[in-house]
Amino acid sequence: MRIIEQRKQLSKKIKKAKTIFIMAHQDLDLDALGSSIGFYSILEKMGKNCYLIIDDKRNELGVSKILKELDGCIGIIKGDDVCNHLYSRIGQNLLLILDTNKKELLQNQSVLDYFDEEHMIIIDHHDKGPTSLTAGLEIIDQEVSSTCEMVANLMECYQVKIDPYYSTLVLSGIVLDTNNFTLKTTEETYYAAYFLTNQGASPKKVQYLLKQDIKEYMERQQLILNVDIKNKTIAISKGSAYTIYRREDLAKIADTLLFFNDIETTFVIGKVGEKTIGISARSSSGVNVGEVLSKLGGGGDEHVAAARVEDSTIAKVESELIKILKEIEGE
Ligand SMILES: [Mn+2]
Repeated sequence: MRIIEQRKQLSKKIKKAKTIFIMAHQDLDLDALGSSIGFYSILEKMGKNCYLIIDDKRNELGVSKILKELDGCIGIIKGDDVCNHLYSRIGQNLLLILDTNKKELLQNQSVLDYFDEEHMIIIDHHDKGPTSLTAGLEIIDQEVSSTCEMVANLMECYQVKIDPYYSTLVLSGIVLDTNNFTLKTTEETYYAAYFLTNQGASPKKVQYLLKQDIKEYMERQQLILNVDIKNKTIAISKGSAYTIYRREDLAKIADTLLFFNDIETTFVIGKVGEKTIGISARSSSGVNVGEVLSKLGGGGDEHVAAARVEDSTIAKVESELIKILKEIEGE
């Protein structure tokens, strides 16, 4: 459901609250951070006392650029510090969860102890799964490109004008999650981008935030070199057995592989821990990657999915995957 259709319930909850805590998923990316900061500034304009909860120890390049630039401008606290900032009337505290709905992916799960369902709101564009949280208000729209697109819609319907720098951060989340307007991009996505630029967002600054470290980029590209193509349409890439990748790196390569002619489904397998293998998958048609990876203990939807397999090797996971693909094909 579109976020603007739930704006009244949302306003009601926000109005009642005095102090609002915003928390997104671990390993912040530009969508998680951009939507958090966009929302933060909307709430600030409404005169709310806000905190952004960040527990990440390491940040990707774009996120660390923003956090440096923002230093001191917004209230960032650690999850363990929430207890020191709660409003005295406990029912007037509100927790906003952005860009995820899964408990294990939160920046800090212990924050949940301070809020009952009534005082929790989830705003997200990912599918729900077995570990999804339940909140008094859940605004989950899988049709939309990004959480930032939802925040842009809110800026428009609440008619709050936020600082152009913050609009830029919201735009950066859209650009990231759509991989430069190539994935999940609808006319509404373009409209949100238009709206944000009209509010002063700078596309040039977005490109700066998205600039990557060349060494990391080259390491990632190694993943593409080791690719097998099955049935002309399925690309399976594997990482080196000696390199531990970040989950986002596997995801980025899975996105990139979709750009090639005839490729409709992509799987990227790599180590994400000493004995943990990660798989990231994308599909533009045909194979339902969520279904495939659920058989490996992961999840997702038909277009985007991921899984983690403990105590395994790249080769083992690859042969499991090929077996599953054959089974599905045979059905
Ligand atoms: Mn997102």
